[in-house]
Amino acid sequence: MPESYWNRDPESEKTERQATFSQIRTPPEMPFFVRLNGRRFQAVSEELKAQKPFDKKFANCLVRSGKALFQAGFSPSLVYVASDEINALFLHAIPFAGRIEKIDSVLAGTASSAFSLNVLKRFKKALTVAFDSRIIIVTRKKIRDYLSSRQRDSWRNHNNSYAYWLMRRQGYKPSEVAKILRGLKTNELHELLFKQGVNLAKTPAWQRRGILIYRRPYQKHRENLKVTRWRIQENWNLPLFTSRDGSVLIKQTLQWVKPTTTSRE
Ligand SMILES: Nc1nc2c(ncn2[C@@H]2O[C@H](COP(=O)(O)OP(=O)(O)O)[C@@H](O)[C@H]2O)c(=O)[nH]1
Ligand SMILES: [Mg+2]
Repeated sequence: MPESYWNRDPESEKTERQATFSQIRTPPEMPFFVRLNGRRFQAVSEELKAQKPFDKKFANCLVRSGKALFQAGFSPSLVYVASDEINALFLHAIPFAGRIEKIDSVLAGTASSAFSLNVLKRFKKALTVAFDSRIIIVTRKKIRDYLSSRQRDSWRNHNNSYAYWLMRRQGYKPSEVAKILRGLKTNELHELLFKQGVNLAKTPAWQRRGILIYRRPYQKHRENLKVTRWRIQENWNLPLFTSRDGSVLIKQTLQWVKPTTTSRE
């Protein structure tokens, strides 16, 4: 029975009005990123005995969580995954008419349950996990800058993680490693690892630059008709977003966006 037929309960209407923040919305017409970050994922990765510093199965669980946003009926223009972070860009189909509490809670919930299910499948462990969520408002022109800044963060994290685990394996304590790393400049860190046989420029691209997920159109022939369909693609071999190739890829991805303008409830 539709809710509109129900008896009205004044007490419940009052509490509804006390949901003070439920109507706070993102500014109209402004694009934004939803950034989801895995809560205590260092502990999660240890519990799963994930490979250090990077584990493809772990990264796959994050990619599946990013894809789950599309599969749950949202239409992000792209999703960028790096380390334990999922960045979903909303340009056109703004979820929940921009209501922030709804967006943050439902997207984090979707990513968390997808991550847990994929952990169960790939690591054979039943774990509850959580993502926190925040919204970052951008202009169209700043989309690339935002992605580049996340990618730079991913590169820094990549370098530090390789150095950290190398020194830990050599017997240093975590506090000692932290002290050494704080005192090193980037080129010194590269040098140190190079001497130990690790070339930071030659690790798999997804570890250095992250992974991009987007919908890409393709043509399908049905009887005498050509119809456009969209499939979700993963790109594990990204260029630098600051490069020309990176710029072309972002532009292209934004043009491939499936034309849906409805907001999902
Ligand atoms: N072993 C392993 N750990 C990972 C991987 N990806 C992310 N992590 C962990 O996730 C952490 C993410 O950083 P951050 O959000 O700052 O830490 P958190 O507060 O523990 O979630 C990293 O420091 C790693 O410990 C991976 O592929 N393998
Ligand atoms: Mg985290």
